[in-house]
Amino acid sequence: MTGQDGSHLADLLLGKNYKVIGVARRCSVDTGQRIKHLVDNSNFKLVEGDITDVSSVINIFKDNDDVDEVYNLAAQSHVGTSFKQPALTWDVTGKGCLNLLQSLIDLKMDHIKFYQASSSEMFGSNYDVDKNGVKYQNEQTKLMPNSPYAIAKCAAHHSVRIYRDAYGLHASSGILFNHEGPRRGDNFVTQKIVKWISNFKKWLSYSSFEDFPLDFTNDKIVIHRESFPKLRLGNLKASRDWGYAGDYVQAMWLMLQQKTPDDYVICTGKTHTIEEFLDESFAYAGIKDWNRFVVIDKEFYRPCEVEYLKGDCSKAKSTLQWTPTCDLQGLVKMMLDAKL
Ligand code: F7E
Repeated sequence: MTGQDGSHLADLLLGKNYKVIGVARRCSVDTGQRIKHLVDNSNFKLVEGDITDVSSVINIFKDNDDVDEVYNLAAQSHVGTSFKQPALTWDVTGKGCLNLLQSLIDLKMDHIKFYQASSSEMFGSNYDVDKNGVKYQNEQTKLMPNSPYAIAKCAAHHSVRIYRDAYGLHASSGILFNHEGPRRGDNFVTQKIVKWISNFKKWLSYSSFEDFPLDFTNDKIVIHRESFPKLRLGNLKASRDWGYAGDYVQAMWLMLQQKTPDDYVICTGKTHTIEEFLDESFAYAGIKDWNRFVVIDKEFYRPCEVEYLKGDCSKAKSTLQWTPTCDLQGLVKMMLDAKL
């Protein structure tokens, strides 16, 4: 519940007069930044739980047996981290989904509609090619996961399909391509870039004459200019189909309003490299030639990379009547305006 999508989804559902029960793990530090505006809403309740623990899941369902819809957005969602913590990623992102599905069956709560957050990472390096030679991924594209995160997402995705077929569950998966916005976590590339630009701009303005610490120790006034670290990034050649998270939670909700459960690709249909994101964001901030500010650091390369993602969401457009509202320029503007 405390992640980017959970907070956007709660906003959407509360706006539709739903009663929302968010589940979050216990943590010794405050992870509730994105939902702090919701705590006084009488239709919102936050409960402690963890989908890796079946008894925790069962108790939450038993305590809230009037629930109509369940959205599983819980995950270890950082692809790079999944190479360093593969078993944890598997437990949360893969097995956690199975725990939810099986609990619904065991508790005979199979009338509940279920949404699973599947991911474009499941396609790995695979794509189809249209008649104009353009590469894309849609619901028919074969899954070829190439990270522990993607393997776990595939396991969850197939579990949803199997529980739908075997038990008649109204269970749908949204195959969401990258989705960003001001609430995006700091260690994903878009927010990392935007945050650096914003901090850099603040540092530059700090050097204005009045505010800057002046040293009067000798017969000269000395300005102690602190150094500012460059932006350290990994592979800039990868292409991503980036949309706005606020649009994508709308698609999640629409999937659960359909008579028949199904799987849908949710994306913008446009792809850009990380370099293009840098072009756009540095230009918007009025900083020329980002190359001067960026250091390529092997630390941020992944052992296996997904080089190209560009979705085709024709099915969501025609069946759900869903369309994305935000392109790359809109996203950069929204994220930088929020920071600056
Ligand atoms: O990386 C490259 C990196 O971490 C995007 C998650 O929400 O979307 C997200 O997964 C690209 C990759 O997102 C840095 O190698 C370069 O090619 O922002 P990201 P992601 O891995 O695409 C999918 C749909 C999900 O499901 C995931 O949960 O950017 N890149 N330099 C970098 N990435 C990061 N994080 N940091 C860098 O310094």
